[in-house]
Amino acid sequence: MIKCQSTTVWRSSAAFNDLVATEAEMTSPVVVKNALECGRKCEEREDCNSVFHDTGNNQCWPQRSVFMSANDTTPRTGFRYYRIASVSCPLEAGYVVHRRSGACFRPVEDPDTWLEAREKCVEQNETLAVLDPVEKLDFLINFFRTNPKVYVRNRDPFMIGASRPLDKWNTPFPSSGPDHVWLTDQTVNMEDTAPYWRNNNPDNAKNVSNILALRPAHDFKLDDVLPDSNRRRYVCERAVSDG
Ligand SMILES: [Ca+2]
Repeated sequence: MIKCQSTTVWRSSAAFNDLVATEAEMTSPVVVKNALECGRKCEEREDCNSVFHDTGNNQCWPQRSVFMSANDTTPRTGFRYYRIASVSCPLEAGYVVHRRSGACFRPVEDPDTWLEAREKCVEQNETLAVLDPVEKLDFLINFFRTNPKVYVRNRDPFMIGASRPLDKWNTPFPSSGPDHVWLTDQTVNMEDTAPYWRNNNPDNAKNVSNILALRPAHDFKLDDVLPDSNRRRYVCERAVSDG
């Protein structure tokens, strides 16, 4: 474990020893003195969330994404991988930290309805992921895309903390257009989220697509999906509160 600041704890992911993720960004290495400095280089970059460090020549590769599994890797002798963790967001529990928003996300594979998933997150003192501002949405989509062998093993969408207003479920969109809201009651900003939607969506298919989800079958883009009786995977979120 490397401790840099009171708020940031870097932990080695031992499963990656002498390996590098095939999806890792391996251009422009930074020469450092040690792993501690490699972590600091990451902290200097707003969009850095993990690092690969070559103990042989002390080169450091800050990563935007976070890699969860060593089942999509290439052997690289001397390489070590470090991720951010905290007491409240332990690596072992599958949390992934997004530094810029101070959020940790926990994808849940056990499917539930959206309303049940919302409760299951709350039971863990979490919420279904509220991906607003759009940097959070961008990070989570990128995270899923860079861990294909972990999250694309089935095509089930991941539900998130946004839906049509509950009293508008199973009704057509109003004439003003899509009316999705985050669990914070903030309206989903159609302008900011525009690049992240699946083509021709939201479409409110059959007027019952009440829930927003990220679709593995469509490069993890946003889609409004059938709710109610449909049980799906989901993503919970909590704040990085301690280190
Ligand atoms: Ca749709």
